[in-house]
Amino acid sequence: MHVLDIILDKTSKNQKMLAVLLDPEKLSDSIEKFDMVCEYINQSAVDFVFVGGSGYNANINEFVCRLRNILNIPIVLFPGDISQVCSTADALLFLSLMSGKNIDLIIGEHIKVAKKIKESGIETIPMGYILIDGGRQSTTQKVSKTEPLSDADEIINTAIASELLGKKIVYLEAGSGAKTPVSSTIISSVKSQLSIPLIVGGGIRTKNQLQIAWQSGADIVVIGNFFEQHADQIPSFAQVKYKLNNHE
Ligand code: 1GP
Repeated sequence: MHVLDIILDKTSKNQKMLAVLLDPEKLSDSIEKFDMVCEYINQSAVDFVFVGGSGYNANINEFVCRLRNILNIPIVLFPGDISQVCSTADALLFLSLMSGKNIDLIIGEHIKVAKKIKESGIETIPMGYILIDGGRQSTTQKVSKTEPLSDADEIINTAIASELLGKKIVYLEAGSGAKTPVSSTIISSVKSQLSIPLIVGGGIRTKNQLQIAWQSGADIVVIGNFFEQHADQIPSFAQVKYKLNNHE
């Protein structure tokens, strides 16, 4: 089953999903840490592993293959740049940074890698990526040289425009390690205007924040930083989803 079909199916049933974001750069140099994180993911009701980082990565294929040998859930590329595109993952989030005025990240880098993607046959999911003010300057902000959005109407309208332009998913991003995650008000207002799935991430480090994001309307919540430091927490965070999905 295609990754987008899984997401659409679960979204239609209001089944919440959890994605763990793994940055190859931070995991590649310690086999013990890599194995431990994978072990915790395998023990938990995690739906997807997203793979991505903020910089050049020549060994993305190798990293995805190592994950594939251990994990039995879909591995989805969430590339920080075109060096992080490879054919061994299950799907690629092909993102356009809709919140910023950097043309290369709206339609530019995509052209450079389009043929490679097409020929690889990887499932490609067009995604509107919206950077939101998370209380501190994020790597995405620095690397993309764009400003995050903070005005609610602008965020909502950017999400609607993303859907109208044919994106299959919208991602509200507060930035990795954000001080404040995307607010419940923004999540619910955006969700109420969309008929496509909504991903939310950035700065989530408590079960309460995770639950609020889901209850406000996020279909998938992405956690990276916190699980990098506290992989042992993955099972108990995933348990929050289990309770929500089963109306406990
Ligand atoms: C970053 O939204 C993701 O792109 C996850 O953010 O690392 O802060 O969990 P964190």
